[in-house]
Amino acid sequence: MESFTKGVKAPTGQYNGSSLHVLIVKTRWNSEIVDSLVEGAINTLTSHRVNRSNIHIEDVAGSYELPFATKRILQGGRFQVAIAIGVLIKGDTMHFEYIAEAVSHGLMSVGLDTESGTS
Ligand code: RBF
Repeated sequence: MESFTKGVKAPTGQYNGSSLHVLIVKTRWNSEIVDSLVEGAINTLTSHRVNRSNIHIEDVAGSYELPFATKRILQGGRFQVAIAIGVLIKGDTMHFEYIAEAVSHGLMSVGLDTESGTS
């Protein structure tokens, strides 16, 4: 009988990213985890034929800064793809809730406001 495992499953398709210029914006907060995620992103991109030399990495202080930095860099028109990477850890304050909400909306706006083909 076929079994089904609930959870995240990576897509199995093969893509050709050889023409893409990719921007990764990452945080300095929680760098140990973030840097592993960046490494994973680079490995996945290169496994889909993105040239390592076409992957550009910029860093920001924390997740709060991701939407602004991503938007500003995309406005330069050099990249067709942007990946924002940050990790929020729940602590004793409300920062997790505030930052997660703001950053999710901020990054969605960056995507919706960014003209395809020009950035
Ligand atoms: N930034 C993160 O990327 N992840 C966090 O878990 C995180 N936690 C924070 C907790 C507190 C109490 C504060 C003040 C900031 C935190 N930040 C975190 C940094 C935040 O995203 C931003 O860089 C700073 O608030 C400066 O705008």
